[in-house]
Amino acid sequence: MVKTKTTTLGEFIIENQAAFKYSSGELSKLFNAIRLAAKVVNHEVNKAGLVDILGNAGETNIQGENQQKLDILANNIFIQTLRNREIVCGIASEEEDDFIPINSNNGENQNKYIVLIDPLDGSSNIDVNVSVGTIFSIYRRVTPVGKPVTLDDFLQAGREQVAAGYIVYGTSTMLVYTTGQGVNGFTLNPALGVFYLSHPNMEFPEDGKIYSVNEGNYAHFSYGIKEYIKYCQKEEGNRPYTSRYIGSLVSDFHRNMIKGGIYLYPKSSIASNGKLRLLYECNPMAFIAEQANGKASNGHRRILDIKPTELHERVPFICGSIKMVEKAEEFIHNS
Ligand code: P6P
Repeated sequence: MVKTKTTTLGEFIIENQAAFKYSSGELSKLFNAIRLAAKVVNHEVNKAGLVDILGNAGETNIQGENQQKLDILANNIFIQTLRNREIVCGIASEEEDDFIPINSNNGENQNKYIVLIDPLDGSSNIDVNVSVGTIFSIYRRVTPVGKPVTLDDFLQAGREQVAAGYIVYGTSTMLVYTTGQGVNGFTLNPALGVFYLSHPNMEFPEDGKIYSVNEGNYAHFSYGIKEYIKYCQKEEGNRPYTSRYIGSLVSDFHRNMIKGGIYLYPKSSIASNGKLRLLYECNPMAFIAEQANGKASNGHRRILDIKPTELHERVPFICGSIKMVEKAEEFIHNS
């Protein structure tokens, strides 16, 4: 078989920046910064078992969760890399209580983009050597260029995103992203420190046989979600489905996009809005899902149409193969 040309992430960004409808030069610089930060975090994640930086840092973040040292490290790496390159005007992170305005040296910041990140999602998996990920979401600011950003710049509906992506630190490290022209996946060659295009035009299969949900919460789910889970388990047609739940959204999402499947983090009697964060987990993953012909809803509404009211607000999240998401919504609507 003739070997196809290998394309690096850098080459891909340049080759496709003309198709990007906004100022492509700045976005290319922004992706280069994310690419660099991803390689540094990948290095730290891969050596975590060797260096005594595991375990809790003794602090808790706004989520009330113990911050693992790698959480803090990944957060600082992404924030410093983005700040040093002077390519964004603001950053929000799961690990930061408030957003961070980025003012350039002379106080004037002409940059147009803001970035929201979950620097290390699934961090409870670190100590047990299970995959974790970084999630990022990029918008154009809505307030006047040159002035400090305000909360309004961050509380935009997900449909306004100009780009979104994730890095999955798994058996191999991959960067998957969209700028609204489909979804492409790049695998890191750690020996060279180069990401190569390995998964062009990624798409969710229309249907699937894998469901991902924390069934430990079953007793607390709504009647509709309980009925949907029983539907997945019933011996009928192409069911029962296979249950796969890694405890890392990026990993479950990535597997479902390749094989077909659905991920659910629904509301429950112990979590009235579920657990996942709208701005830097659900919106970027929903943008990627829709660009890959999948679907993402809160059970009733398209995730990307939800107007945020708070930086760290939670939403119920159902995402994956379009036919599976629609079936789950059917059970919710009929309950
Ligand atoms: P639970 C990780 O903390 C995360 O945000 C997602 O990556 C993951 O899918 C989910 O929470 C796991 O939460 O409550 O099932 O342990």
